[in-house]
Amino acid sequence: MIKKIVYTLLFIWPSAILANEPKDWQLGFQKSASKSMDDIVWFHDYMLVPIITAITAFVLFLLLYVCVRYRASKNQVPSTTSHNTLIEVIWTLVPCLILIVMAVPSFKVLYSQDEIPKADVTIKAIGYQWYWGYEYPDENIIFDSYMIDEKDLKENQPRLLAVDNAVYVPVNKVVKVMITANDVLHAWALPSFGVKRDAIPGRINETWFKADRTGTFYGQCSELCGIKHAFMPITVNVVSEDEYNKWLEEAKVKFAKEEIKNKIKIVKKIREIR
Ligand SMILES: [Cu+2]
Repeated sequence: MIKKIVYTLLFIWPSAILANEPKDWQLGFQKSASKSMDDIVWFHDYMLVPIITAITAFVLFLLLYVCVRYRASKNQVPSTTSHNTLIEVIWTLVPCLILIVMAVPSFKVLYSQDEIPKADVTIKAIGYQWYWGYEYPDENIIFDSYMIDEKDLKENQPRLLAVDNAVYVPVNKVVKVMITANDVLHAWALPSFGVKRDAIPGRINETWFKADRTGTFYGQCSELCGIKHAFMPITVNVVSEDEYNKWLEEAKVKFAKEEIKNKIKIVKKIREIR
């Protein structure tokens, strides 16, 4: 029965199947596509459901209890007690224990993201006002990635998220991302991979992800970087190893041609100025 309802919902709401981008009226995270994001979702649920819910309910209960039990009409002579050693020890120790219960798994998640395993693919992402530039240092591939204007969008390309030149990475491989910026602070963020790092001029930040399923994933610049901050999205295509190798071959030719074209343009401009 439940299965039927889920399938019906998926059928009448097809965008629910393609869960690699934000949805209208979405609550919660985008569907995870990496171990890092699984950990983050687990930690979020672990904090929210048992710990925060219990604390909130307990404090609410105490407030209501005090309001009712000690209201002026029922409690005309207030207590003058100002110290109770046992209670003071309890309300110091219990929050400490709660903090430890939260901190230990939080550090575990944090450090698992911080330690970069041996990378299979290395990408450099450079933030510019207002687009991303990418380099595959081992493959000699360099290209820029601009958002596609609304009027030029093709079918299935989401508004404000699709780009002209997407990043390609192989599935189930460790991808190291080196992140920097050329002008102001930006941030390279991809929710489904659980990745977000500041892009700082003159400095390289590193992070990594290992996508565990193929598909197109969308992210955005996540550091307010100027007037077109909202218009420098990130598109990552996770593909099979074969498709990735094919893309590498094509990209080497395509972006080399573009580079030559750009150089010719610059030479022409210089000649015009002269
Ligand atoms: Cu930016």
